[in-house]
Order: sequence, then C-alpha cells, then structure tokens
Amino acid sequence: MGDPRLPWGARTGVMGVLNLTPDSFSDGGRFDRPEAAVRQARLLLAQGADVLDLGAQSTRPGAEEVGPTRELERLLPALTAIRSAHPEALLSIDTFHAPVAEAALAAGAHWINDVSAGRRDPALLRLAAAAGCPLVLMHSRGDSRSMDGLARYGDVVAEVRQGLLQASDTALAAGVRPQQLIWDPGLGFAKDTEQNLALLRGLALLAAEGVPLLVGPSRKRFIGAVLEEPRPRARLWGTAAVCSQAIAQGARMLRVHDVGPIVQIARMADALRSDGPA
Ligand code: HH2
Repeated sequence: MGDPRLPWGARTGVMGVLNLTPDSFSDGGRFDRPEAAVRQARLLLAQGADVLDLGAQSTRPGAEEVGPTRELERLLPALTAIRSAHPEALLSIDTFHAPVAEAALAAGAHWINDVSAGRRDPALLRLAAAAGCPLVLMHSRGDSRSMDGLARYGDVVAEVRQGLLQASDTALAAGVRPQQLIWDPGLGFAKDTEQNLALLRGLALLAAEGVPLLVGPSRKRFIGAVLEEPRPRARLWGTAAVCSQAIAQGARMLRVHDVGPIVQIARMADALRSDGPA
C-alpha cells in the first residue's frame, strides 16, 4: 500500500494555495467569496494540484490575527462549496487553531497544515492524533507580529532540524503516529533572506530524516529580495528556480500559488532526479 500522505506516488506532489482572506500577501481579497474560491479551486485542480491548502488567516509578517470564530466564518462556506463541487479533491486546512481544524475535518477536509507545528494550540495535536490525518509540522517562531524579530540562528539548518525533531516528539507524545507527519522548514517564517537561502542549500539534511518534506517558497519576500522584484505575483520564475532546487534536495511536495507552471517544473525536475520517479 502507498503512503497515505503521498497518494500520487514517487513524483513530487503539488499543493495549491487558496487563501480565503482579505489580506494575504499575494492573493488577499481575490478568493474571499465562496464562488470565487470554487472557481479558483477548479482552476488549480485542472492545472494538476494534488492537494488544495485552504487558509482563512493570513500569516504574513504583521498580519492581524482574527481568532477562530472569524476564521471559521471565512473558511466553512468555501470549504463546503469546494467539497460539493469537487468531492474527489484532497483538502488541507492551514490553521493553528484546534477548533478550526476540528470543524474543517468534520466538514470534509483531509489534512491539517499547522504553521506553528502544534506550538500555538497543543489541542491541535490531540485532534490530529484522533483523526489520524496527515499533519504538516512547519518550523516557525513567535507569531505574525513577532517573527521578524526572532530571525537569529547560529546554524539555521541545524536549528530548524532540531526544532522539527522536537515538534515531532511532542506530536508523537500527543498520540500522532509517525506515518501522519510531514515536515516543512517554514521559508520566510522568522528567517531573513540569507537564512532562507541557507535552508534551501541544506534541505537534503532535513530530507535525510525520512519524514516527507513540503516546501513553500511561493512568491515570498526572499525571492523578491534576490530578484529586486517588489511585486509578489511577478516572482514566478524565482519561485520556479527554488522549486527545482528543492526537488533536487529531496522535497516531496511544493506549496505554490501558480500550480500550472510549477507542475511542469516538478515533472521536469523529477525526470532529472537520479533516483526516479519510477
Ligand atoms: N506559507 C504561508 C502560509 N502557510 N504553510 C506551510 N506548510 N508552508 C509555508 O511555507 C506556508 C504555509 C504563507 O504564504 P501565503 O499563504 O501565500 O500567505 P498568507 O499567510 O499571507 O495568507
């Protein structure tokens, strides 16, 4: 039997980002009505997304936290509409609030993506344990307001690895099974440009731990800094270069806004890997 976290087999999976927020850094206000969200879901699935990641709280630096009640008001109508339009689609919920994850699973979501790796709401780990669903543990520090001030590391790769090992131990102690876990280095979360680049150069060290690795570079600030491109939606080629490098270093899944082009990048990078895909 295949890995339930990677039902697409040996090729690199693509997770399509769908933000139901008014204020996300690159697509805020575009899909915050259920009809617009369903249209975008249809497009991302047609372009080859393996999973859709629905977010109802922006995590960009400085974003206002709206709390679980408002998050659910944004999330549930879109989730329900997408579920009924695309009953076969795998849906992930990007939240660090257990009540939001719980309601989303009850409404038919399949994965939990927690940018705080269980740090913000430990009840989320117990919920994931009971549900048995794939659980993304992403490395981060602090919250939207404080993270930029927490980007201090001696050796960023070693410290992110250590942080993810600790988060895994905490999740396992809460009853989560190892086969549920997915790791994410958290590009842009309490990391400056050089730290993001160092993490990408050292990604193979994280992949070597054997937990499937998800990487989310899409349109992020460090790409804008390298390219001197202030417009997030004009950072596709930089995102593509990062995705290709991430696959070469062992990433198994990419979280991106521009699914169509990145599916092509992934297919090509997969073909160039010395180990496959089969
Ligand atoms: N990045 C963002 C949000 N969620 N989840 C994972 N696992 N990995 C990431 O790198 C990641 C994430 C931030 O990007 P985006 O969703 O586009 O923006 P915003 O947080 O402003 O909604």
